[in-house]
Amino acid sequence: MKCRGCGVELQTIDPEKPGYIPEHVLETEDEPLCQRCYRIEHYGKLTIPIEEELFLHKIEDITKDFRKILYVIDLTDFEGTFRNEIMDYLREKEVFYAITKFDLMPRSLSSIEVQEWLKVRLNTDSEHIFLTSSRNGFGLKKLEKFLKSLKEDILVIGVTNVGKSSLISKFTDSSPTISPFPGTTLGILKRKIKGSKYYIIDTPGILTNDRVIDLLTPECQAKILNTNQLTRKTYKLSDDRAILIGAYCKIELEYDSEYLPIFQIFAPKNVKFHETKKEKADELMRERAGDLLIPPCKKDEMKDIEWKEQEFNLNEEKELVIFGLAFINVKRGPFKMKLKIPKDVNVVVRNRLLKPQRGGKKHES
Ligand SMILES: Nc1nc2c(ncn2[C@@H]2O[C@H](COP(=O)(O)OP(=O)(O)OP(=O)(O)O)[C@@H](O)[C@H]2O)c(=O)[nH]1
Ligand SMILES: [Mg+2]
Ligand SMILES: [Zn+2]
Repeated sequence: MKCRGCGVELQTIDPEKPGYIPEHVLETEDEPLCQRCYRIEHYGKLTIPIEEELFLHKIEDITKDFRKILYVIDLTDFEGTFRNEIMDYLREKEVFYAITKFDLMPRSLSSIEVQEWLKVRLNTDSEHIFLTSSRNGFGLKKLEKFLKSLKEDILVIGVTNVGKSSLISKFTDSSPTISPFPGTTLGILKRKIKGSKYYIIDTPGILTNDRVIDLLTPECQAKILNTNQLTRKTYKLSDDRAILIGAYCKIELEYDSEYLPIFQIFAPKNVKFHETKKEKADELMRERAGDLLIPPCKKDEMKDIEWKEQEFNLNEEKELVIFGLAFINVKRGPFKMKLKIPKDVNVVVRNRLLKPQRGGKKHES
């Protein structure tokens, strides 16, 4: 028998292992919830963290019985959650995309702009792309109608915490466990789509290891996870200054122009930025991690990190994306951005999602 919240096979033997449920509870419940889910739901506490090697290699096995796949991607960490290694497993499938957490993006960003950007980025027609928010209901009716029209079961996959279970709960009469902890769903949960005889299937989130968020404890990940609109901060930075994003990223600039570069950093609300003199930056990263600079959430959570330095040429057409942490939109360039960042964290430059004149002071475009 499976837990109705996370899909894991239930067991009454080992409280330290996933799926544990006390025997007397198992006997009395029709749709039992494992102890881990119970504690997540009632106390917001994670008692059993997931085991590392759980998921990517399992995709092939999980997807083999399905032709139609709904790949769920978090718009606030698009590059971090739209992943080639997942797409590799989906070549033979018909793939649809649910892009979640639209509510967290700046309000000035219209859904039409995002749709246009997504079409290029995903290289597919707009009929395959569904921009949504489980928080405010955006796009859910359209996706529901589409799911019903398929007349076939559909499998939902995606990186942890992108909002797979939240979406599925909207289209079914089920209450899966939903939480900001990574790896909430542990097994396969088959649920009937409301008003249809076909199923939508929830799966465990795929773990990644190249996002800043992957370096944090589950509790800190939950704290950092976007809940409110992304914070936006505008910087006009000279070349003797540095910006720190938490204690995980240092930004410095090089430029030839007589004007100072201007850029905006977007990050989850609980991430703290700090501007300082270049010479002081490294010391601050070491000394003030966990209080002035978050993440990490606590000082001693910063493990021995190997760092790398990377340089990127940016202009107003581009955005710099630091996987699982932030993205940076250029308002006045060009300039060279120099980053110090953990070696395992991926950073890429993408075509901008936000127009440079958006928000704050308007520039002539
Ligand atoms: N603001 C906002 N938050 C969302 C949205 N969708 C999901 N969340 C939140 O994101 C967190 C993760 O949601 P889940 O539905 O548990 O994500 P999941 O993909 O099933 O995660 P795993 O089971 O760990 O793989 C929860 O805290 C949700 O409340 C959304 O559209 N907007
Ligand atoms: Mg889930
Ligand atoms: Zn459970």
